[in-house]
Amino acid sequence: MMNGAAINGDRLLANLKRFADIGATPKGGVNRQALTALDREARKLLAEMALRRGFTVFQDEIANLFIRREGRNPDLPPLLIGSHLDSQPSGGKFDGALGTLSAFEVLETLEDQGIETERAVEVVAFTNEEGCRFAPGCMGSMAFSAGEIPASWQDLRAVDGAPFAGELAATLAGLPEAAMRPLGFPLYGYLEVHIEQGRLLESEDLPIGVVTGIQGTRWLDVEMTGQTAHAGTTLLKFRRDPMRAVTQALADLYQRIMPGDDQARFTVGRMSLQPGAVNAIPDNVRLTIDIRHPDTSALDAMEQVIGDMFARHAMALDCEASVTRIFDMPPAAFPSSMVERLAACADRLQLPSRRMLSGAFHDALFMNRIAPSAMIFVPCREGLSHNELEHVEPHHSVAGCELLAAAVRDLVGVSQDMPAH
Ligand code: HGY
Ligand code: MN
Ligand code: MN
Repeated sequence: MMNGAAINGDRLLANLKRFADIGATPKGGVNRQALTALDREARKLLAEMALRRGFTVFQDEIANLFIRREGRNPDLPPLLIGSHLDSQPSGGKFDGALGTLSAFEVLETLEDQGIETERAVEVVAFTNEEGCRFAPGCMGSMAFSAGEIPASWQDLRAVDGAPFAGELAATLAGLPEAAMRPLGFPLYGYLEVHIEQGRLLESEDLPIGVVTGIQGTRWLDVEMTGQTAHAGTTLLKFRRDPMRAVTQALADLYQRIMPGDDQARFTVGRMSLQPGAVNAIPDNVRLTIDIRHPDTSALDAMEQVIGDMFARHAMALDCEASVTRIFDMPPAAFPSSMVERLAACADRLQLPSRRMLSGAFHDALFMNRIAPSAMIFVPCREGLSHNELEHVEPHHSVAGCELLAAAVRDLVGVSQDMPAH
């Protein structure tokens, strides 16, 4: 039995397996992208599990899914715990799911053990944390923390062409058992369990990371235009080849950005060429760039270097370049009071831990804008994530969930009525 003092580990691991089957991929990962039928299937399963336990289920207009267990005083702002259920196209079965299902396990354990909390505890599965089908990421937590859905999102289309508005409506309609509630409400705090998605904890053989903050992220949309022409008859001096300009700019940027600063991250994740004919010089190249850094001024400098580099190579080859920022998540620091309480809970559970910064962004970044938030990391094998081979040792999943349960009881626990005989 993988049961800790505070949770039913076997049940958590069984639930992780159930959700891993929704969108399972051949190499053992998941492809359960935001607002797809598979995302709706996972939401439905979680809602059914919640209703079976007597919890109440809600969703808001951006389809954030909430599961509420009442506390002693229903008027007090709830403690929110959770993460996301959507995945990358070739994602792992723990990114997001571990946090959401750990939160649900905590609710089930509170119910099993008849523990009364001073205020309600709610589980949340935020909409579109990943941002890969529809950009930007963290749509659900961003809209929740702002209390509104940006008007510009109504016209968004997915990478696969699907309209955001239509997919959102289908997702909302797919869960009639979830009562609708307004977007955003006062919170006592927010806690999230997540895999580290890096190698630090594994390298130090630690089961727990207490996250102090999240580095900044920006997404850039780059477009380079030139002139399409015949691949066989067009001499070099007559070419206006945007692919040549892009590859030369990228070669310089790969050489300069990450080798020049080991805290900087520079990633080209998606690229498309038009007209896309094997024997025609392209006239349009579009690519995405993801940059990260703990320091905002460093992000500013990186963005400047990138814009200048594409402009320079465009001019040299008689092309035009445009670089547009489509996502900006400034770095965030979690309140030290929450970080210290989490670390103290880990100590009480005799779980070795360390404080650390998150290289990945998370919904907690936006929740931290409206309520004291904190995150618990667990290691994943070789730090691999956004990869179907993502793996978490069962005892690490259990440890992360145990710490979440202990933190919930520390923050809002009141009494443990002995279960009726
Ligand atoms: O991209 C990120 O940092 C997050 O894992 N979606
Ligand atoms: Mn995630
Ligand atoms: Mn992710």
